[in-house]
Amino acid sequence: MAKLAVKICASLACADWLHLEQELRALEKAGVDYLHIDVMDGTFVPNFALSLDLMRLVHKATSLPLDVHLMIVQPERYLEAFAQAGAEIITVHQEASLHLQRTLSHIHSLGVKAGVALNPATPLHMLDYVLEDLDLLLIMTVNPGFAGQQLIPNMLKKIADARQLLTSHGLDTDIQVDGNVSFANAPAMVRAGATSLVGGTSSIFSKETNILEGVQRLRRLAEKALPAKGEKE
Ligand code: S6P
Ligand code: MG
Repeated sequence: MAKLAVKICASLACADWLHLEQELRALEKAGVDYLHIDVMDGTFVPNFALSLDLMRLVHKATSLPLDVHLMIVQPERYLEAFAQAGAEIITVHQEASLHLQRTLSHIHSLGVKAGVALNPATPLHMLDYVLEDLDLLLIMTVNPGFAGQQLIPNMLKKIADARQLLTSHGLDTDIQVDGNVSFANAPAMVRAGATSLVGGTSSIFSKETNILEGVQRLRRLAEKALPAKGEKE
């Protein structure tokens, strides 16, 4: 039976910024599928993270595709800018975008894939009428804003519910998980239905390992846990 593929996304906010170029080369060599760019505005989340300027530099320095996670209020204000800076996927938070369907159409009109992220407390049904507009559904497995947090256990059920919801609509949309995607947690996340893993301090950039080993280990664990297509959990 054919298997879905799992994508490995490296969270650039967790890289060693003093040696960013070497980190990029190591990520390329390790074969990550995406660089995950966390953008934080200090308002939607109580922290600041990567900027448009940094993203432009990174886009020039590597051909790895960029997956942009906007943790900012009114993300619709900056869609053109992030598309021009090289985004292949732009993910906005449902909680941050009042006219979400319009925002998703806008992202598509820029030739970019559109994702929606849900905070842990936000129910899946907020997306009932836009499921067909999504290229990616990001289930936050921690509250957004900081690396190095612990998985909220209930989120495993949310991933499984999200997969069931998509399947019931005849969709095989990628489910991305972000937050404590550790070597220990990744298999359960994939078994529940995740197909895109954001690796940060608890895997790819963990002190226990180097980038190459971290990516290879995460991929091996994910592929082993991947249910065959059509297989019932
Ligand atoms: C968190 C952000 C994430 C983190 C990543 C950190 O708000 O969206 O992308 O950078 O989750 O990973 P870890 O393994 O430290 O939890
Ligand atoms: Mg993120």
